[in-house]
Amino acid sequence: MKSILSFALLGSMATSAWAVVYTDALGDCNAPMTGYGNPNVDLASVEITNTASDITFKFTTNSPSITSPDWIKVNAIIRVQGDPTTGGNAWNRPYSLNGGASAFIGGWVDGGGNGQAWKYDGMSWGGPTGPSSMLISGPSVSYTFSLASLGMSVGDLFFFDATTTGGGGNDSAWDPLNQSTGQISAPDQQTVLEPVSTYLVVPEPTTMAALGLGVAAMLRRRKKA
Ligand SMILES: [Ca+2]
Repeated sequence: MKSILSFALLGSMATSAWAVVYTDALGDCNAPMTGYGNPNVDLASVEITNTASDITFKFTTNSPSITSPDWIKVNAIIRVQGDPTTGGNAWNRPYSLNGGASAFIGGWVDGGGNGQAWKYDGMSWGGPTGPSSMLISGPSVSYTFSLASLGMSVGDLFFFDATTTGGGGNDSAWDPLNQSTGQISAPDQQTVLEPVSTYLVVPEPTTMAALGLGVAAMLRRRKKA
C-alpha cells in the first residue's frame, strides 16, 4: 500500500481540491476461494476527499465494470483519533480494526447500489446514515457522507483500512488495502485489519488557499524585518 498526496486543479487556480489516493496491489486477493479471479474482488485503490461538511470515499476495483457481476461489497473501517472505539464490526462481519474502530462505511452496487455510514458512540453502533450522493462509474463506486455521520470534523486525523467483501452476510475481508494479521483461507475466516492508512480531514480548499496566502504574506513580512 502506498498513498499519493495530490492537489488537483479543478477549473481554476482558485478551486483546488485535496485528494489522497491509497493504492493496492493487483491480483493480491486475501481469499483464494469464492470469487477468486473475479477482478471485482481485487481492490485497486481508495481515494478520499473532503469539504467542510462532507467526505467522499471512492473505491476502485481491478474490473472494467464494478457492477458486472454486481455482488461485491466495499468497506472502510475507521478509527477517528480521540473518539470512543469498539473491537467490533458494524456489519457484524468477521473482521475488525487492530486497536478498535469508531466509524464504519459499507457500500454495495447491486439493486442500484447504496451505502451506509456508522459511528460508535461508546455503547453501540449508531446509524446507518445514507450517503448524500453515490456514483457508480466503470471500475469504481464513490459515496459522499456527512462528516458528522462518521463522528468527524475538520482537523480530525483518522486511521483506517478498506477492503472488498463478498455477498454473504458472514463474508470476511477479501482484499484489504493493508496487510492483515494473516491471509485468510476460508471466505468467512476471522481476521484483523491494520490501521496503517491515515487521512487528515482538511479545511475547504478555499480556506487552504487563504491559509497559504496568509503564510506567504507572513514570510514576506519576516523577510522585510
Ligand atoms: Ca488488490
